[in-house]
Amino acid sequence: MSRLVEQPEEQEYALDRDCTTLSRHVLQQLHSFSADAQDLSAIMNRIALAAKLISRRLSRAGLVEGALGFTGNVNVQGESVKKMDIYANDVFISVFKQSGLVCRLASEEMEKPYYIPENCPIGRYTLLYDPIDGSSNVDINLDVGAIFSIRKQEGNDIDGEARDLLQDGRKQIAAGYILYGPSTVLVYSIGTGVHAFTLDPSLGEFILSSENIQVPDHGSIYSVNEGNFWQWDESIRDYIRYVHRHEGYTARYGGALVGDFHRILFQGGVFLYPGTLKKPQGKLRLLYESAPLAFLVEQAGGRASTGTQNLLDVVPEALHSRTPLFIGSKEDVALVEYFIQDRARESEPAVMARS
Ligand code: AHM
Ligand code: MG
Repeated sequence: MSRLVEQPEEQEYALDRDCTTLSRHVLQQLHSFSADAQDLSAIMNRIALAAKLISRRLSRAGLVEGALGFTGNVNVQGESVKKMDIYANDVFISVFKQSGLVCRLASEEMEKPYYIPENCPIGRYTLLYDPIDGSSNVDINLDVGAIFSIRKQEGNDIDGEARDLLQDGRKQIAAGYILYGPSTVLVYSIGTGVHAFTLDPSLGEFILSSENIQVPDHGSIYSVNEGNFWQWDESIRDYIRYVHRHEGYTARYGGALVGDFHRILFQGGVFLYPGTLKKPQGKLRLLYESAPLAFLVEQAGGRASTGTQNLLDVVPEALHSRTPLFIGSKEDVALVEYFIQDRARESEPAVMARS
C-alpha cells in the first residue's frame, strides 16, 4: 500500500514553483476567479501559445524553407517586411480566432486593426502587438522579441480607424514582451508587479522564473544606436559625451529593443531612442512598443520618458504614432531628461555627483 512521504520544504517549494504556469499566476495575482480574471488569464494563455509557435519556428528557421529573408513588400511604416514578421503576425491572429476573448488586434504589420467579428459580442478587448521586434536580427540568429499590450475596448470603433485607441498608456490593463533568446522568456504585468516566465521545452509550458522584478535605481548600461550621433539634437550628444567622459558607464546595444530592455530591467541603466533628423519622433511606435514597456518599467520601479513627458501620459495622434523613448532606471532616465530639459546649466547638478 502506498503511503504519503513527507517532502522536504525546499522540494515542496520547487514543485509548487514548477506548477506556477502563466495562466495560474494571473489568477493568483488577481485573487479572483471572476469572469474578468478568467478572461485575462485565458488571454495570457493564448499569448503564450503564440510565443511557443513563434519560438518553435525561430529555433528551426535555418532549416525551414521560406522562414528567413524579406517578402519584398514594405509595411505601413515604410519598412521592408521579413517573412518572419508576417508569420508571427498571422500566428497572433490565428491563436485569437474563435477564442471569444479579443475582438480586435492591431499590430506594426497592419495598417488598420484586424477584427475577429465572432469574438466581438463577448470579447471587448483589443490586443496591440509588435509580432517580431528587432527584425534585423532574425536572419543572423540573434535575439528578437515581441511586445504586447491589452486594452479594454471603450466606445465604438465606428469607422475602423481605431480612434478609440488614441488614449494614454495608463489605459493599458496588461502589457508584456517575449524574448526569444537562448531560452524563451515571457515577462508581463497586469498592474501587480512584473513577473518573468521561462519556457520549459520539455513541458511546453511557461514556468515562473522571477517574480516582482525591480529595476535598480541606477545601472552602468547605456543602450543607444550611436551611429545616429550626427542626427541627434545637441542635448542628446551632450549626454553621450557625458557618459563617455565619466567612469562607470558601459555601452550595450543589440538592435532589438526587447533584448536591450530586458537587460536593463534586470541590471539597471537606460535605453535611448531619441528623435533623429530623419525621424524627429524617433523610430519606436507608442502603442505597441514604447507604452507597453513603459507600463512594465513603472511597475518595476523604473521610469519611461519622451525627454519632456512621462511616456505613459502621451496620447497618440494615430495608431502607428512614434515617440522618442528613454527608459530604464529612475536616476539614469532623470539624467537624460536633465540634459534635454536644461541645456543652459552652469554647473554640474546633484544627479551628476555620482562620478
Ligand atoms: P522593428 O520592430 O521593425 O524591428 O523595429 C524596432 C527595432 C527595435 O527593436 C530596436 O531597438 C530598433 O528598431 C533598432 O533600430 P536601429 O537599427 O535604428 O538602431
Ligand atoms: Mg518593433
